Amino acid sequence: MSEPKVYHTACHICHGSCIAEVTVEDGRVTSIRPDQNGVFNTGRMCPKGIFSKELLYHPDRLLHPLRRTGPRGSGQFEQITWDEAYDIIRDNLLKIEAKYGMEAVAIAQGTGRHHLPYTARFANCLGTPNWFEPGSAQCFFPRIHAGAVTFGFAPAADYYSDTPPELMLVWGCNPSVSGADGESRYCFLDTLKRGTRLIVVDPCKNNLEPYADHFLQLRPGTDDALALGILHVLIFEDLYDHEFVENWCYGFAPLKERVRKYTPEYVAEICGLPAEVIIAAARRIGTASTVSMEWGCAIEHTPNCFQTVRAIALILAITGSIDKKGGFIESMHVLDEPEILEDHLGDEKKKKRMGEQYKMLAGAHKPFSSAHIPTVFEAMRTGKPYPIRALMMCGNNGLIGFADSQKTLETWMGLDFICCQDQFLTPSALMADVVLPVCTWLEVDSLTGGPGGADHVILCQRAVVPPEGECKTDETIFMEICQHLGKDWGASNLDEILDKRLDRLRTFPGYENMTLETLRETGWVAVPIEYEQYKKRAASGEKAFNTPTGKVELYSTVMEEFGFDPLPDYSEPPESPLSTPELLEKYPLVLTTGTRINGFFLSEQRQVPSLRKLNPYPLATLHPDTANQYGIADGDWIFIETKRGRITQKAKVTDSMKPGVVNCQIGWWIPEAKEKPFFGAFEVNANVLTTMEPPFDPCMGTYQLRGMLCRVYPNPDAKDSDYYRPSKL
Ligand SMILES: Nc1nc2c(c(=O)[nH]1)N[C@H]1C(S)=C(S)[C@@H](COP(=O)(O)OP(=O)(O)OC[C@H]3O[C@@H](n4cnc5c(=O)[nH]c(N)nc54)[C@H](O)[C@@H]3O)O[C@H]1N2
Ligand SMILES: Nc1nc2c(c(=O)[nH]1)N[C@H]1C(S)=C(S)[C@@H](COP(=O)(O)OP(=O)(O)OC[C@H]3O[C@@H](n4cnc5c(=O)[nH]c(N)nc54)[C@H](O)[C@@H]3O)O[C@H]1N2
Ligand code: SF4
Ligand SMILES: [Mo]
Repeated sequence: MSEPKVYHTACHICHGSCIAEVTVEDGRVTSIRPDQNGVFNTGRMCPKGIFSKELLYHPDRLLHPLRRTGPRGSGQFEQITWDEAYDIIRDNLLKIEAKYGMEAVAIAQGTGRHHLPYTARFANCLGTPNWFEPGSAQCFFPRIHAGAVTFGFAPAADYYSDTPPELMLVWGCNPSVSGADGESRYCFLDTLKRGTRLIVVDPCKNNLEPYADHFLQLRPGTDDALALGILHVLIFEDLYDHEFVENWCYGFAPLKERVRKYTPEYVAEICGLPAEVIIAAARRIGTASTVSMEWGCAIEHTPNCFQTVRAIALILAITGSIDKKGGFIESMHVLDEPEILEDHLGDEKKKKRMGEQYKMLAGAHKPFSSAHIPTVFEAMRTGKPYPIRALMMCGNNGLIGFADSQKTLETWMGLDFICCQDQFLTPSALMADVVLPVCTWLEVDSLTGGPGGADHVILCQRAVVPPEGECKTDETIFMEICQHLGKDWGASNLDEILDKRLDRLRTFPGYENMTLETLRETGWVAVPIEYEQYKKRAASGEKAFNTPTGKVELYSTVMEEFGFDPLPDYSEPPESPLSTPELLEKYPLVLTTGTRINGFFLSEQRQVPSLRKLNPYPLATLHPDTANQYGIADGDWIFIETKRGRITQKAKVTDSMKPGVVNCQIGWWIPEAKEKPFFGAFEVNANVLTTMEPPFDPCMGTYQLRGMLCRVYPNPDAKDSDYYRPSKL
């Protein structure tokens, strides 16, 4: 028996990084507790982190490489060695490279995890421009790039000064649950305790209502119209910050002209909101001393996503909230990104990236561009514009997460080769020829910059136990596949890459000698935030903002150069009550999907007993009036149907929901239903209902995941036991 050892490490199941105190005895994790001194979480963690032992030691965890022995999707696999797995991968990829070029290999990665930059690096080293993640066009990146073209950086909420924001817009997100996109939820919860008031834009009244001065329950998919309406009131009631607009912004006059027609009355009709509420919310925004914002992926799930995000960003711009204490601040970028080795790919290959016309996603000019999923899938089906024959998935359960699951399934059926790196045999892994077992957060060394874009902290995640079974880290797998294929990975070990990422930290006073080892002991390090960085740049003769005009671009010259509309505008989602009224008779309700669940991360953890107990069933939320109209009571199993298909979920009837709207949870499959095809995914997964059809967002290529049309009706045959069979470990 060895002495128990306690490690301080960052949980990275979600995008946040709570510092945990992990006890290890005899090589096994025996307890996971929040670190009382954790930089942001200070003694708090969510159930996903707390119950991670059940994930780490789960009996269904993949522990060995597998080779498929039956038809795709059948679940028939045999155990093989790593060498055999690498040989199969090498033989298939080299065969495809010889026949079509390496660009015929697509690399799919899931939401931004520790391995995100390494996936891009892997694609570049392999020689394919066609890597992507389901979020690239649908999550976070639209906000990052809209920030870049408007401000020259991606702004984030400021919780860190002595001045908490007086007012925060919480727009299409719920940071108290999702800790949306890199933000530690605890910063948000703490600012509420310090008195920050909210304006929430969400079709469903949630737990934030007590903190909200105004709760704008709009029709899903109309956020662009609402933002333009708020801009209208701010400008035409003279509630904007003249000093900031005159000195630091470009293009106010054309913006004013653009928003002239978006009167509160006009917008109210579109959004399904009273005009007075829009006016009152805008006046509150225009008169607050400091305004900050948390914005979420709900605003990125329509084909007008880029303009929607821009319109919302401009509210913060003209209220002068940019980079001021308690406002919407510039990142400190204390942690360098790992190199993704784009030079390994070369310019010719870059130009071949699928969906290159969506410049804000895939443009050759972009440092971190990724391929357009619908274009890649089209190429898989048709061979046009050129064939894509293989799919390498890493941390991505695409059969669940991509739009239109049925079409995704059909598309993948025809591929020559599929490889999947995951912790569990997911519905997507069932499609793979080779499945590779990977580590959990307790078995991985990594660094995260945080929180959320303010990026003044480095959080250190460390392997506190050796990998279970024959699991490997994603980074190791990428490196070893490259070695097997004779491709240059550009580093001989991970520490070399991690250490290089500390170079920027070492430029801060007091951190000149920081080493990886020291950081591993301390768990995290924070540098002071500098506010109004643009003023310092201007004073030293540099561009104040890193945009072509050196100003905050209300009118975007970058977008103009690409041939996109330089000013934000409203456009109805392609399927909606206004765009497709002919569908209304059959599909009279508006569907939205998403709404993160505290106990699950996307499609994960349905097999973790303590977490599943908290949320046993997939839920569809609807208003009592809507439920009554269709003969539905709370707790009934119902069908939710769109013109693409139907799923079943359990009705959650609550007057918090906007009448006429149905909100389906995402990420569902039933891991314990091993007898069902794809673990029942096609019965319960919301993306059976969504579409990957054009039109796409012209800038980002985004497809529609929210605001489409549906109908609901009871499912009398479904039983609770069809969708949840409790298990103990
Ligand atoms: N309808 C609808 N669809 C959506 C959304 C929505 O709101 N509505 N949201 C979209 C968004 S924002 C996103 S980001 C995507 C997310 O889509 P994905 O990122 O594909 O999310 P998951 O389905 O959870 O798949 C992640 C997989 O990674 C595995 N995994 C976990 N950790 C690791 C690891 O360290 N390494 C490896 N190799 N595997 C790991 C998990 O077991 C899981 O199977 O879904 C999108 N899809
Ligand atoms: N616990 C947990 N945390 C997570 C995740 C998870 O699965 N679980 N997923 C992670 C990922 S990948 C992401 S992208 C983030 C996403 O997290 P968020 O950005 O917070 O997004 P959602 O939770 O999907 O939706 C937030 C709110 O948008 C509302 N909404 C729905 N449709 C619309 C609409 O059309 N307009 C507006 N304004 N609001 C709408 C919903 O009612 C919901 O309250 O969370 C991350 N964090
Ligand atoms: S909030 Fe995120 S980082 Fe914190 S414990 Fe939960 S899953 Fe882990
Ligand atoms: Mo996401």
